[in-house]
Order: sequence, then C-alpha cells, then structure tokens
Amino acid sequence: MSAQELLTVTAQDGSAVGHDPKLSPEGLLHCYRTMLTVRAFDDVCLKLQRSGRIGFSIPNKGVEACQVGAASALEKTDWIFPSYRDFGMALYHGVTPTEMMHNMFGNDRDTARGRQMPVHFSFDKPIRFVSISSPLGTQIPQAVGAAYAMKLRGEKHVALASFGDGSTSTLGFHSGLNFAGVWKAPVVFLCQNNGYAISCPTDEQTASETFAIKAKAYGMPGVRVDGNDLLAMRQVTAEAVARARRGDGPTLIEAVTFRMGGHSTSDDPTRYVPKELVESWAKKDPVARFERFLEKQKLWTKEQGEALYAAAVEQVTAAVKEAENTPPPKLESIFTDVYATVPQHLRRQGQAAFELAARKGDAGAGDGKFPL
Ligand SMILES: Cc1ncc(C[n+]2csc(CCOP(=O)(O)OP(=O)(O)O)c2C)c(N)n1
Repeated sequence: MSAQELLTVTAQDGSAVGHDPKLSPEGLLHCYRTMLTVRAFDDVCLKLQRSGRIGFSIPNKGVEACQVGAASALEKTDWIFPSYRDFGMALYHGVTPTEMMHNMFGNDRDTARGRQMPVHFSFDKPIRFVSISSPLGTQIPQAVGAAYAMKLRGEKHVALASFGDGSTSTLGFHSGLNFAGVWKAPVVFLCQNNGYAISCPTDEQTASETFAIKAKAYGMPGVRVDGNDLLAMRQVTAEAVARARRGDGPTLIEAVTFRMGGHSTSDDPTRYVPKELVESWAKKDPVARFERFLEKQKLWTKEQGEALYAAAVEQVTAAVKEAENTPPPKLESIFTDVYATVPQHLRRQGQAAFELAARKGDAGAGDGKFPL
C-alpha cells in the first residue's frame, strides 16, 4: 500500500486476482444490489427535485463503489461519520430507502424531523450513522473524539470519517488528523477524491502530490486506492479497520473516483467540468466494472442486472409514496428531542409561538422560500 501508487484489484475487464478479504456470492450480490439502490435513489431524487416535490438532493452517481466497498469493511457496531454523498454506506448496513426518503421530504418520520436539509440523514440503527454536518470537515474531529472515547473505554469499535477532497482544506481535517495520530485513535479517514469541490478542481485545492501523502505529516499511513473498484475499496478499508481495532491507530485513505453528476441539484457541472473528462470517467463506471467482475464469477447476466435495477427503482418509488403521504412534523416538535427537560424560557417561547399559530394559522407548504 502506498500514498502515491493507486491500488487496484479489479481490472477494467472485470478480472480480479487474489482479492482479499473475500466475500461470499451473497455478500458480493449484496454489494451490487446496494450500488443499484444508490443509483435508483439518486435518479428518483433528481426527478423529485426537478418536479418541485423535494427541495434538494446530492448526486451520488460514480462514487457508489467507494461508499459500498468501504462500508462493507465495517461492523454494524462501528461508527460512521459521513459526508452528504454517502447514501451507499447507510443502505449497505440495512437502512431502508423509505427511512432515507422521510428525510428527503423532512416529514414527521424523518429522524431529524425536518430540521436538517434533505440528504442530511442520521440513523442509530442498524448502523451508527451520525447526523451529517453541512459545515465541511466537522465530522472529522467528531469521529476522532468518538474513537478516542472508545479507546479509553476499552471498546473495540472503529470510527470511519468520510469526506471529500475539498474538506482536506478545513481546520477540522488538520486538527482531527493531528489528534488522531498523537492519540492513536481507532479511526479511519476516508477522503473521497472525486475530482472537484463544487467547481474547484483538485489541483487548485492542494499543492501536495496526492491527498494520501498528507498522512505522513500526522504520523499515520496514507493509502491511495482506485475508488471505482469496489474490491480494492473493501480491501484497503478492511486493512485500515483491522489496524485501528488492534490499537495501532489511524489510517488516511484517498479513494480516487469521479462525481458523474453535479455537486448538488443546484449545480450545473457542464459550466466547469470538461466534457472529455466526463467521457473518460464514464468508461470507468464502478457499477459496470463490478458487473463485469460478477459476470466472470457467473453471478450476473444483463437480464438479471436489469431486473435487479427495476426492483430497486420499484422499492425507491414505494418509499416516495410512503414519505410523501407522511404528514410534516408537528409544530410542537420544534422544542422536542433536544432537551430531556425543556427549559422554562423555551417552554414560554414555545407556548407563545403555538398560540400565535393557533390564532393566525400554520405556515403552509410553499409559504417560505427554499433558499437552495
Ligand atoms: C466550512 C464550509 N465551507 C464551505 C462550504 C460550502 N460547500 C459545500 S459543499 C462544498 C464542496 C465540498 O467538496 P468536497 O469536500 O470535495 O466534497 P464533495 O462535495 O466533492 O463530495 C463547499 C465548498 C461548507 N458547506 N462548509
């Protein structure tokens, strides 16, 4: 493993030699189905946003192998401190599209009860998927703190912090990695280098040779891996997780991948991403590459792939129906879930607000401008 060379396990033709740790055929198909569900979720959310039914979404096309390969190396008792572009990590560990869709609509069954933007998920089961923070890089010191706490308590769990190339320019990245190195905290840093931070390309983001090489300054190994290769992602993450679990400290993984869509539904990437670059990455599509691998294992045919994708779309469409038919959070919920006992001054403010709403009527959908 190295901070400069790119580790690849699956060749573009789908042949993979000696991948390790191995997955059973069912395990491989679970990864495949998860990637298809991410793609279906992504596609459906784009249509929902374009037709004005949700306010915002974050495209995940192109980075599915990165998320799912890394998630497959974690146990359910480990902690994920995700970025907003990590649909596959939650789905791999059994969060359902319906649970995620409640957040896209910010309804009463959204775990954040509409207090977060769409795609800012949080789940405490079946995996510990910590609430996504919009301010970039803030999940990094959070993961380090959680990991260090687990070390002090003698728990054998690991925290994984996932973030983009742009987030390596934040204070959270530098202070987080510094503390993790000093404390030998059981944490894995996954930098998904997808080429751009909105419109800022990586060569304007850093003067370092690679992102992985930054690990050296903090006294931990840095590894560069092909982020469109699910098996390579799983292998590298499994090694980093094992290292953290045995008490040997953190690892920085740089997964080299490409965001095939816009930064968000508010973005137009055709204004800054060269067409040829998109075309060259389209040939390296992570889902198609994994299909070629599965085909060589006699686990995939075109018809089976199409049927599985159709099933994923159906599942996500059913999730939309359920989420859209779930009422918005009750006005009273703005003061719940935060304090065990709501302080007196908030109770007073709440009472005044509820009385006003009762007199003047509640705000209806579309009354407020969505600033995104
Ligand atoms: C501290 C902070 N600065 C700026 C922003 C605005 N912003 C939101 S996403 C983004 C780009 C992030 O790029 P990267 O970390 O590479 O992740 P990616 O979106 O590519 O997955 C920026 C600048 C923010 N959310 N937080």
